[in-house]
Order: sequence, then structure tokens, then C-alpha cells
Amino acid sequence: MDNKKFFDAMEQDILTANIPEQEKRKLIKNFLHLKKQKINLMITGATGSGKSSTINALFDMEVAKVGVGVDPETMEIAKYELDNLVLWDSPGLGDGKEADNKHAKNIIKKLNERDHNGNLLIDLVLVILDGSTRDLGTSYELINSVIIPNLGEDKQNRILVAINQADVAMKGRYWNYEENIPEEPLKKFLEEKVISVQKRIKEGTGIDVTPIYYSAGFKEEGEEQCRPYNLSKLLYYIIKATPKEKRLSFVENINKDANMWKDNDDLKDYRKGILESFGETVRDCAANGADIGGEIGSIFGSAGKIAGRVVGGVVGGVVGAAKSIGNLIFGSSSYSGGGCYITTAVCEEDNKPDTCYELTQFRKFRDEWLIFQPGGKELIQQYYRTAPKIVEKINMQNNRSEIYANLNKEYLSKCLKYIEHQEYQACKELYSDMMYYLYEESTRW
Ligand SMILES: Nc1nc2c(ncn2[C@@H]2O[C@H](COP(=O)(O)OP(=O)(O)OP(=O)(O)O)[C@@H](O)[C@H]2O)c(=O)[nH]1
Ligand SMILES: [Mg+2]
Repeated sequence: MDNKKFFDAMEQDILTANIPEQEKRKLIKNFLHLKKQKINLMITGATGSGKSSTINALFDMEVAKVGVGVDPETMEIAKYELDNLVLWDSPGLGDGKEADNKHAKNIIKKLNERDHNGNLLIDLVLVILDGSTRDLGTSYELINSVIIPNLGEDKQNRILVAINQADVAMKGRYWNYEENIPEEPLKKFLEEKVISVQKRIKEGTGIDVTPIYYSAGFKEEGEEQCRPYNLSKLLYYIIKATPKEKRLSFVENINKDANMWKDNDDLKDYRKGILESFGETVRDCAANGADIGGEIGSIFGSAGKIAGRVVGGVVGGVVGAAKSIGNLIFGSSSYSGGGCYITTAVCEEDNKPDTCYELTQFRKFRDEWLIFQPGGKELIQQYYRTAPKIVEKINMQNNRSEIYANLNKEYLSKCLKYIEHQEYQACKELYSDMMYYLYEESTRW
């Protein structure tokens, strides 16, 4: 499968959309721009740190056009071209003085290379550290003396540091093999490692990076495949650090094996974050400047479905859920008026009138605060696309009263308190959490 499928669907969606010609032209123009975007990701780190394992875990390597190509000028840096996603697998330091000098030179040259528009070619550098080794000296050397000084102006946003092999960081001790997660002592050990790496980089360069730890998973001869840990987290950080207009280049290349994405530290819902990042690109880049309001969801119906199917592995969906996932990314139906669907439904369940205190407060929050916040309008539009369907689904459940009571208890009453205390941001966050929770639930109903 190649990237064209997703972009083809997007193009087809625009061409068949029922919108004025003028807006259609704007969408096509934006779309052609997006389709051209390439993301260049450099993956580097000491020999054996797990660069190849990480690439194979994250991406669907079978879509590689011509397998491995070697750039004749740099010799040592392998280039994998997966449609619009270009990976540069580059040896780090630690191979002896002579080899190290050559590697450093190659990396510096690549980091300073410009594309035909005159922009720096490499969008992002992912440095992989081997979490099972005590001696990270060469890795600090690589980060502090080779990479960071050559990252141009936007240093902080062009480097990610990831500590791999979390499972064997304490020689395999305190790794829960059954659940594929670290136990407390190992977690503590890894967290300390994160802090010490962060400190060493800050001291050496003044740059703040927040390393994460993960395990790429691996397969030994004759053994079962070990599942990765925190791979969704790693992908989330990579996508977040990718310029918005380039993010769609990942869509078709993400590993489709759901098992790879399952186990994470769950400090944040990374899978939701990944979906939202794609949605942001479509809303902000594809629809940029076109006056289509809440129509975007209905326009990108089939592209949404394809994206849903492709990222289904990451979000743990099966093919049947593809449509719903797609809907979550792109929205599904059009803007439909000024209701406060969920709150209204909860109030109706309690026999409260449309003019009740709660509804009035929520409407005020929406119309007098939320709409003026960055991204607020989009959030509201997105809400109008998803909420009516969710309410419809809840109403079909036998335990609808229980569902509404629970929503009120866990979310709405707390949101109302926030509004009363003028803690609007907190209200917005909790309300968004509720919407996401409902969306996840509703795919099971
Ligand atoms: N236990 C464990 N082993 C890993 C992990 N990631 C990689 N490995 C193992 O580490 C070894 C090196 O992994 P590679 O992915 O080949 O590392 P690399 O950085 O590409 O190595 P070079 O290309 O030789 O520089 C392999 O035996 C992998 O199976 C991990 O998360 N946990
Ligand atoms: Mg390798």
C-alpha cells in the first residue's frame, strides 16, 4: 500500500464535494501543497542502540520502494524512502576514532544540507541511546558536539532523544515479561536516567530536551517476538515535533500490527494525541483559507475512512472501527446549529428545561469564552460533528439513564464548578476528555 491511496482519496473527496467552485479551488491548492511535502527524519545513535529495530517497529517497512538505498556521497548513511517519509539511518559514535570522525562529518554534512527550496533537509533528528549501558559518554559527545551545534536556529524543536532497551536497562531485572511493562524499581531507574540525560545535554549545550524511554521490542532466533513498550509514545513525540503540514506523510507508513502499539506508560493518551495531530493538519492546512466552516468532516469522508483503517493498528481499532476512527480525525457530519447536545441530553434526562441554569452556563462558556480561544472555534465545530451521533447512540442503550448520570457526575458537574470559579481552561480540558471518552465508548456500543 502506498501513500497515494490516502492522498488519492483526499483528492477525490475534494473533487466530488458539494461546495462552491471557488472554495474547491482553494482546497485543491492546499491539497497539492500537502501532497508534495516530504518529511526527512534522521535516526542516529551508537552501534547496537537499536536504530534498525526502532525503524522496523515504527514503520511498515514493506512499503519501502527499493529497499535500502545508499547515498553515494555519504556512504555510511542508509536512506529508506517510504513515499513522502524519508528515513536517514545514520551510525553514531563509538566505532573507533577514525570511523567516528567520518560518521561525525557525514552527520554534520547531512544536517547542513538544504532542499531545493533552500530549507534545511532534515526536519527532525531522533537520537537513540542504549538504556542498558552505563557508559553514555559517546552519546553525549554525539548529541552535544555533533548534532545540536548543527541544528540551525530551531534547535530545541529539531531533536528528540529516546532511551531504548528499557526492558534490559537493569539487565532484565524488574521487567514484567508477562505484562510487558517495567516494575517500580526499574521505572525509577529509567526516570532517573531520563533526568540525568536531560541534565547532561542542558549543561553541555543549554538546550532543553525531554528524553523518553521505550523498548523497540526484538526477536531473537527461535524466540517469540517481544512487544515494544512506549512505541505509541515515541511516535506521538515524533509526530508532534513534525511540522504540521508534513504530518500526513506518516499516515500510510505506520506499522499496522496492533500488537506493536499496545503497551505504554499511559501518562497521556498518546493514541488520541496521534489522531488529533493528523486532524489538526487537515483542519489547519487542507482547509486553510477556504470558507467551508464545519463542512470539512463531510468533505473528507472517504479519506477519513482510509486514514482510520491505516492508523487502526495504533488506536487499537479493527477494520470495522475504521470509519469511526476516520470520523474522529476528520469529523463526520456537517455543522448543525447551536445546540449543547450532551448537556441538553443530560438535562432532559433530569427533566430540566432548555433554559435551566446548567445549560445557560455552558452556553455562556461556549459563546463568551471558548469561541475566542485559539482553536476554540474549531473545537466547537468538531463538537457539533460528533456530539449528535454520540447522543443518538447513548439513547439506544438500555442503561442510558445510568450513562447520563455517570457523565454528569464525572464530568459535567465538575465542568460547571470550573465555570463557576472562572477556571475556563480546566473546564475546556475536562470537557474535551469527556468527548474523547465518549468517542472511545461509542465505538463499542
Ligand atoms: N532487549 C532488547 N533488545 C533490543 C531492543 N532494541 C534492539 N535490541 C537488540 O539490540 C541489537 C541491536 O539492534 P539494532 O536494531 O540492530 O541496532 P542498530 O542501532 O541498528 O545497530 P547498528 O546498525 O549495528 O548500528 C539487536 O540484537 C536487537 O535485537 C530492545 O528494546 N530491547
Ligand atoms: Mg542498524
